[in-house]
Amino acid sequence: MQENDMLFLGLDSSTQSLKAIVMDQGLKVVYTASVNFDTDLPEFGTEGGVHHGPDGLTVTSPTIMWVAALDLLLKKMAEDRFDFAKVAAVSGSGQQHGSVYLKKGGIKALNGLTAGNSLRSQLEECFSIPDSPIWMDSSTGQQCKMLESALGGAQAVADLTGSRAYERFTGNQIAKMFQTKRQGYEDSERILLVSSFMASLLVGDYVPIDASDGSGMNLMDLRSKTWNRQAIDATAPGLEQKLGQIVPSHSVAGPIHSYYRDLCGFTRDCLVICFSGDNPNSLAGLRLQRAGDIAISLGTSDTMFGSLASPTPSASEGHIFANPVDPNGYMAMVCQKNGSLTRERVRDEFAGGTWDAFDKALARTPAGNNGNVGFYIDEPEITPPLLQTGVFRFDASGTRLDSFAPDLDARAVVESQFLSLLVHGSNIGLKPAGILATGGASTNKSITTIMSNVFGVPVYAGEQPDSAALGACYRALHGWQCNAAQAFVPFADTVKGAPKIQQVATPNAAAHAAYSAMLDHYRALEGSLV
Ligand code: ADP
Ligand code: XUL
Repeated sequence: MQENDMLFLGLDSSTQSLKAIVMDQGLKVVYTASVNFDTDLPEFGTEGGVHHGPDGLTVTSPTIMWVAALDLLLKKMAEDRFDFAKVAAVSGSGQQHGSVYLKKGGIKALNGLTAGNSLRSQLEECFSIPDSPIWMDSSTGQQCKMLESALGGAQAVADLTGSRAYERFTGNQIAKMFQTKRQGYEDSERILLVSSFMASLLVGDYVPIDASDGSGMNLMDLRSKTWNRQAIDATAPGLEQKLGQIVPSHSVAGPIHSYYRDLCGFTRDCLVICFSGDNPNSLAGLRLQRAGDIAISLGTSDTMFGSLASPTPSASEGHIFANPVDPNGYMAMVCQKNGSLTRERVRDEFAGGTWDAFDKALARTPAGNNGNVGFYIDEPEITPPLLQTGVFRFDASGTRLDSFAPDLDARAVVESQFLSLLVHGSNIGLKPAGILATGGASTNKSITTIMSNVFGVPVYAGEQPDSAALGACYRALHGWQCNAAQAFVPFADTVKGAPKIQQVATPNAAAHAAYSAMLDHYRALEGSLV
């Protein structure tokens, strides 16, 4: 491989798709590709990449679908004549919290991958629990209570692990597996996160969990970045052995397995750098380093996050994670489950069915929606914690309404999502001086304009709305550089030449004043529902 001709590959195994971004050493994006689970792999019958259980709380994805997606992605890249031989390092993002259960002998299947057959056909029988619980699941309320009572309460769990017990966090999901699918749990030789699973596919071996995505499990000691004995013991017997180690995010996971060399021409030198969570990698992709640099990601979920020097975890809301590009740093985050899919549903039901028609409905309504506020809770919500699903509409006097006049729903869904991020983000110290917008919906100018007006700050966006995959590219380069130097390289040096982020919205003073004036009204309505 020519030193000046190297490429870095970033994957993003998210809720709805598997994406790839490739950049050169000058940090220029040279190639992108993606596989959509619903449309490219219809045989799995997912909606938005997931299956909903009959209880309305359980949400899973077929683990083998993520493997089939990698088969298909590599096939698409080969058809595009992508030059795999130039890839010096690969890293990736996984949707956070989801868990993968490999049965005894799984490691042999990974080690023994051979290029004659698809990954799917070689790994189909490897899972002790074939459907992975994912971040949208909220069925583990019981297990959360058990963890908090074993560790001394919500604040104690937050102080130790960075977050109080949350339903979607992996430890509580594993506790549920132990309690309800005992045999599956016992048969598991290894339990991985989506991130470490995708990395394991590439290395052909079990790859450790990185400290940043490990923070989303309610199992890791946030400060020492090791498994917390009390939390592990309260979750399930024999768990530590099934989880393997936690390593710094910039660690080399291993060389790419010969399967990929034989199948598509990766070289022996190609390194796999530990994968991490999609939100941590977005922090890297947006190069958030200073306090006050805040991002809002509008993907399947809506998240708001920023980096942080010292953590103060809250028992009521938000999360503190280890920073994926600074072994001594942290990040703070809030997450809303009702993000893009809920906006899509409101678009389809009340706003003409296209983003163009949705934008026109937004244009016909004023900032603040004349005091009309709506909560669109299609899925049990995390922030604010609203388990009861439904649409809750109120007029300016706080009277509950069954429906709104035409156009108001489109504005109400976007405004309440941003007002919630404003209120709950500021509760954990996320007070932006400017916002970097990312994720699928960040390409929509009408939506970023409302964001700018609600927060009263300028909004910026990079060329790539998928900052999780871009962050994985940067982290592939960063891990490669750390390995070459045999020392930690400051991430700021790695991304020095990255393209400038452009301003996409400027706040309008009158619109911001309208939102500031309705904050108390919004808080009171939210309080009446929670
Ligand atoms: P994830 O990575 O979580 O799978 P993405 O960041 O790829 O999700 O975002 C996908 C979402 O982006 C889709 O569900 C869609 O609703 C949303 N989206 C795409 N284009 C637009 C648009 N022009 N306006 C609003 N939302 C959009
Ligand atoms: C974060 C979370 C979601 C997923 C989506 O805590 O649950 O943002 O990471 O991919």
